[in-house]
Amino acid sequence: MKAVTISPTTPAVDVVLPCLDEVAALPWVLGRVPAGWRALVVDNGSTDGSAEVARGLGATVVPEPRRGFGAACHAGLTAATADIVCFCDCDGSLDPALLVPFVREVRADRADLVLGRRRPRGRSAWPAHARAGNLVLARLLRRRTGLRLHDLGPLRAARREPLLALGLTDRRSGYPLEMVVRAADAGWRVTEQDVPYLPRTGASKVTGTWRGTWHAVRDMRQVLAAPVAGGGAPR
Ligand SMILES: Nc1nc2c(ncn2[C@@H]2O[C@H](COP(=O)(O)OP(=O)(O)OP(=O)(O)O)[C@@H](O)[C@H]2O)c(=O)[nH]1
Ligand SMILES: [Mg+2]
Repeated sequence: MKAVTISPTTPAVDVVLPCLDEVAALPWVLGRVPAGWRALVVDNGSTDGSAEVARGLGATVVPEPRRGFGAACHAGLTAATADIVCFCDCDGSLDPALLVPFVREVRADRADLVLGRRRPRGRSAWPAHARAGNLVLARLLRRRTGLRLHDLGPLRAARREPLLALGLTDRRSGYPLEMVVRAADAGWRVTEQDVPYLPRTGASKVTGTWRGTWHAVRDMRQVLAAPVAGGGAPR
């Protein structure tokens, strides 16, 4: 039998943590990353010292000067080297430890992409307008892809190489939607698991502001209007 050699520098799992001024949330978030996994904090131009704090807490910091949630997520995916890559917001609203069963599903080849369906804990976790918008979006997503999904949660896990092969182009708020749409078009098995959604730590940037919500809706509409793309075989 052929021996399998695993390089000691390649982590089992990379967790991409897009970060724009999240200094207050970083200690809890990084403390919840499972042992043996690598935290890739993508610093999206923070001015509050997030990069230094993340580095001090043992994370690998990936600088991405180009603003945008998608730009940050994609920089993390590009920097990752592990076979499996996870994504988690860096604002304390989602617990990275919950990714363990997600990774199990991908490893066991029961799913190609696992998404966290957010179940809000406390009223401030998910404002009513954002929840309503998400419901509409989920319905459009089901119609567009045929997948029985209820949320486009940012907590997710998939294999790195097929993810890169999806050729995602959105670099703003449409990135999470584009990932699911392209995965569906490529025939991936996309599943979801319930996860608690906690009130974020620090000031809201998107959901809590009209400007942020408007930009998110605009980016997502563009993704849904795009023609069906090829590529990105699940394995
Ligand atoms: N909004 C936004 N978030 C970014 C950006 N770059 C990185 N992030 C990080 O992406 C994650 C998700 O962004 P959030 O601001 O929490 O967006 P949200 O969860 O939709 O809305 P709020 O939590 O209400 O602000 C956070 O960890 C941010 O710090 C960016 O350019 N814009
Ligand atoms: Mg948030």
